[in-house]
Amino acid sequence: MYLNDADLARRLAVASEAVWEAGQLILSFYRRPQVLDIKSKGPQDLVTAADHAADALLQKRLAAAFPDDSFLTEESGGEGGRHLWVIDPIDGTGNFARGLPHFCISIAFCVDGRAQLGVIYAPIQDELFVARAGGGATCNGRTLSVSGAREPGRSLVDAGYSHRHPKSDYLVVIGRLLENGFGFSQAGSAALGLAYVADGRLDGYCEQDLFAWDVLAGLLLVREAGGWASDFPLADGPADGKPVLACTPALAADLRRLTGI
Ligand code: LIP
Repeated sequence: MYLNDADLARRLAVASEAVWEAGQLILSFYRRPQVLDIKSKGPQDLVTAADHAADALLQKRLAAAFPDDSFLTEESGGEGGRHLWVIDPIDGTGNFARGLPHFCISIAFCVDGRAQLGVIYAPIQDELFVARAGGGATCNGRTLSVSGAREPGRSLVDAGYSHRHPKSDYLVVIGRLLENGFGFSQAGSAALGLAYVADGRLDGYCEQDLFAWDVLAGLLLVREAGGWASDFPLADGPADGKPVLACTPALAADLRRLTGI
């Protein structure tokens, strides 16, 4: 089934409403350890009752509006599909579970494996980041643009770390960033870090091993805000981890060399 502009616009509107509703649900759990039911999926990899509740709500709302679409989510899995919602109900769960405000909901809508819509909502900050392929990117209606930074000595890179990848590789990248004058942070949410690159608050985001649900919305935001972003082909296996780099264009050559992405 071919999707026209009106089909995509309706999906963007429904997804934007759904992430706001899921954000209110998530906030009802925030800093309430007695209801969080925190579990560990691995080293530094947590999941809570809020992740599952938001996952179920988002799928319910989107499936009701678009019953023929497919789903791939961090907490429920799923297969591919021509019209595919790729969902991380809470990106930055480690922060959320500890009562730290740096987390978000991330949803991408893909057609034939390419992200056409990206929606990221940060409930604590009440910031809704939206991108449409070829249609630009906004935050609460304000147009986004990457920072335009050109000097490492005035640039900040959020360098995420996944315990699924060797620590030594991460330490090498951090050392190279620092040796070349970059500042770095490790804030704990790939999706929100990518949204901040799109908004010029950060100059780059890199991580060696991320999943489609962590990054597809954020990578589209960066591209639509004039940034450079590594490719993340869904066809290679939607649930396979891949390296990710996104940044303001003038820093791309340096950061690709230093990160190997
Ligand atoms: C997280 C990413 C973060 C990464 C963590 C984890 P989650 O996603 O946003 O960048 O370093 O290992 O993958 O698990 O909170 O959805």
